[in-house]
Amino acid sequence: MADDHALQAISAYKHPLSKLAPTPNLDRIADNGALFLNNYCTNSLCGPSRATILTGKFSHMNGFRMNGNKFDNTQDNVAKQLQQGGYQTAVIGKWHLGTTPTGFNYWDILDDQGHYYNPDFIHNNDTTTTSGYATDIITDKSIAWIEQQKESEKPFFLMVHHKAPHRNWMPPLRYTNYYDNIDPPLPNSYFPDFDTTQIASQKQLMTIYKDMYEGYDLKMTLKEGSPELAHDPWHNEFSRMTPEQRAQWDSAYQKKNDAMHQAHLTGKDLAEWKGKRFLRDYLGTVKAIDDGVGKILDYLEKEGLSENTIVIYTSDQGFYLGENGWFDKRFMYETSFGMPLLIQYPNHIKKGEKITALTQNLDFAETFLDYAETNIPEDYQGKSLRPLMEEKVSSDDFRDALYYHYYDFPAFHMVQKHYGVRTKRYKLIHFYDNIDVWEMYDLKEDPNEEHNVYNNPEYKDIQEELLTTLNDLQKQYHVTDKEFETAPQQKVNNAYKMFK
Ligand code: SGN
Ligand code: CA
Repeated sequence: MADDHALQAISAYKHPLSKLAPTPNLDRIADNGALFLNNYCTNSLCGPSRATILTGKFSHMNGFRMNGNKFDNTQDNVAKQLQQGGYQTAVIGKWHLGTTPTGFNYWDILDDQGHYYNPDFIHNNDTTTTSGYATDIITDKSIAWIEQQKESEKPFFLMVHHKAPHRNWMPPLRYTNYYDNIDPPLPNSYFPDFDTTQIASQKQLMTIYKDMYEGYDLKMTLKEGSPELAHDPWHNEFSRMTPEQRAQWDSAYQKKNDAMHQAHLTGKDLAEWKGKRFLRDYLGTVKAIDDGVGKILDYLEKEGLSENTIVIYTSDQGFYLGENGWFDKRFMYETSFGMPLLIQYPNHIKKGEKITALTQNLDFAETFLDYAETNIPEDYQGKSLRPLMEEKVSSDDFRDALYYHYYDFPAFHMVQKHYGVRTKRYKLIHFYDNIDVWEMYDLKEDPNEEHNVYNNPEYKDIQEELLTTLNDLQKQYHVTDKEFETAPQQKVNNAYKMFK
């Protein structure tokens, strides 16, 4: 699993951007198995998505609604179930759930969000700074753990959790200039023109050219000839580098930063330059993940393990790569609600299969248990994806509607609280708490969700149906009224307040 990996940046999904920056190793998984085209999350944020994957339950059932919560690690989770089913279990890399992992025979996790360079890992409650680049370290630790399993008779379950390509998008030194010669396309909506009813879109603070920090995020320098970074509020990423790493980094960026200063860009030109700088860095971090995945696939093949190992690639949520001018996630709109999902299991999943069913991270736990042929607890809320991949159920018949709920407001990026429903063709969202705004989209006519049709008389019947479906899903998933009470206002992230 990656952190914030947009499917637009995985070439198996055939987005124009990824044609310029292919991911051949991730594509190997899709070529050897299944590519999910309509996979979504339940709550588009790191901790909540991870908690849902572990527990097979929505945030309101597992109690982890927003980053900063403490995951109740005494509750059941899929790793505990697999252990009971005879598996050796491990998690390596990003965890971000505030309490230590339970149900894992081995864990070696990044401290909080983790760092790209020389990251700290927590293992058995000891914190160790490990030299190198996070993605490469996580890959190597993962292979080393699998290697140890050779001595065991038991099957294994390993969660490889990368930090990349999360903010602040620092590529490894080998890729700091790798994408300089591509011209990454910015989406048509890069300078958006929101519908007047799209209040939450107008109020967010996640616009690349307004809200990114020029130094920390965009690696821009103060002036020509100087390596000194422009606005870098925390100094916590670049200061972790050794002097040698920093020197190599600076020399890679100096020329391009100087060229930017010489061009005296302003307005839209500068905004576009920023978008392209962001995309090149983001893609550089993705390239390292692709290397790591390739290394693991090669290892499994070399050791004769690939036939009998299910390999799954996903991200904790989707991510904006300039759509609406944005970075980050959180919204129930397609780009951030969607998640990549690629699964290979040779001889069991047909090569090159494309699955169009509405699926969700909620389904992962049951899928793991179904394949492991162990007990699936009654209270898990998803559905195993195995019958879909074994062609025992068609994509059309799998599920009619998905439920979503995002709670983290006020907080970083100021995305309003909202919940909603998505059917095969329509979406209904209610933004609530300090506002009361409904949005509805016809995804067939308007895939980019630009025209809110809520209360449009032409859609009157559909609106009624969607409200009923929403109600039914809330009943089915045990959502109570308590879920929508205005929580005591959380503190707005201080770091954010300080620097805006
Ligand atoms: C950090 C980021 C935010 C991001 C959250 C949540 N800021 O706070 O941009 O939305 O994480 O991301 S940063 O400048 O500190 O990187 S999540 O993936 O962990 O949910
Ligand atoms: Ca994330």
